[in-house]
Amino acid sequence: MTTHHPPSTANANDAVPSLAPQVRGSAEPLLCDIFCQVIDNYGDIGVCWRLAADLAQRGHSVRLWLDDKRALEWMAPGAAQGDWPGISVHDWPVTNPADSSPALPLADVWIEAFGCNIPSVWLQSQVQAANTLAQRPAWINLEYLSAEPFALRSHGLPSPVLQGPARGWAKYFFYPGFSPASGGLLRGAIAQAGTASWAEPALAAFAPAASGERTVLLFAYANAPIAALLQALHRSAQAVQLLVTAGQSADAVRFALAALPSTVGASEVASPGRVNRSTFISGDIPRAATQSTTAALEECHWGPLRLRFLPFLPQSTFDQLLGLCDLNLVRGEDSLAQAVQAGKPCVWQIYPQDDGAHGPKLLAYLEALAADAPLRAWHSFWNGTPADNQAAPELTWPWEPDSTWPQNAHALATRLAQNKDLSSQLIEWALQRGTKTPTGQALNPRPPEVCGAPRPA
Ligand code: TRH
Repeated sequence: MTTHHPPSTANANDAVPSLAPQVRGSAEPLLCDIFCQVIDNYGDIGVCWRLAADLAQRGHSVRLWLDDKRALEWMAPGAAQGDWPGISVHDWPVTNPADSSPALPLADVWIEAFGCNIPSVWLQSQVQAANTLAQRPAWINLEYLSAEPFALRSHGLPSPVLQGPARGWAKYFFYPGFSPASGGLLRGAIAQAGTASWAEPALAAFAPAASGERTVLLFAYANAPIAALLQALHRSAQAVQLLVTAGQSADAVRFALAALPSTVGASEVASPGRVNRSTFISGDIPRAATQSTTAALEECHWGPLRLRFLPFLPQSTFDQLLGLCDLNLVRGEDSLAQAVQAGKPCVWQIYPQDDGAHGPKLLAYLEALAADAPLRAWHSFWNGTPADNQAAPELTWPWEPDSTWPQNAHALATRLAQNKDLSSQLIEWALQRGTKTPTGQALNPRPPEVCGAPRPA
């Protein structure tokens, strides 16, 4: 399990630093190395892939270094095979890059995702190259999305490198966030395009029935109160299709269906295949695709509730679904960031941490949104751990006639769209603080404490 903590180098009393503009040449193509170690689940690789794709779309070149590529097979089909212009996917660099043929050029930007460290053999050779060329890559430690005050305080702070080949250099903390003073949010397919349509070929198979059926997307951890959700949906008079994402969510739904007490009509459910506890997994190891995206969806009905089990989807299709569903139940930071920008009602299940650090983080998010009472009730229900089959509280649904949820969600997305997005900020910062002029000439490296010092408020 990963931990999300403020960096120890951040000084709580520092003024909010600015990584903001003073752009010298945003059209300058950069070569970026993104380093990603997959711990569990899909968030690490999901963020790194999203960033890589966005940078490449803007004309930059990206080398994505991964210790586990399996999830990329469905998240970005063809990526590992080099089918995405501007992006090359590499194995985690544990050998000397000078041995590779052709020799790899020094990048302009190094991005270490979520506290991973560039392997020393790689670092050694790249520092040597940097010294020879008198160029120093802009070095970023990309952190987890958080609305907590420490994230804003820490955004842009330097972290001096105290040992190893890059001793005396500095990395800089980059914190995504919801506020204009943060590092911003990555904009995925729906945030960029603004809209999607069920008529699109990639989405048509997931479209609701014409009879006014509503759609809820379920992307959850196994500890979510799934049985209570199913019962609440079953109780509501509204026809709903529940799109269950592949992996942990699907396993948890199957388990909840199997555990329904007979008094609530387990026998009424046309079963999609039951699981028992021994086959029930508690974590999502990145998996290769197990089902084609064009195969018929496995489906079952329970009263007005239609459950449909999705295959693992390409990330852009996943994003588009967020823009089309009436309610998105998302988990982890990356799907949350895309869900809020999609402008549709959403509920966040936060990644649970052993030390309880997720509690304040969830509250900070709700504060940042100025969440109203019904939204807070939803989050406390969805992030609690009720026993199997415990009844859900009276939940409000976004399709209820007097619900303000859809308009609040839309207003939030409009507000967020005014902030500068993460990739733009990152590139501007790299150009401003890094080694390249707009015309691509190398600058002399500046001492890290000068080029990264936070500006006075
Ligand atoms: O998978 P996650 O729970 O990731 C988590 C969190 O990021 C957490 O903070 C981190 O510590 C832990 O991983 C290791 O949820 P998240 O962040 O939303 O990432 C899911 C990614 O998977 C996102 O990019 C969307 C993508 N995805 C698809 O592309 N297709 C799919 O079918 C599904 C279900 C997800």
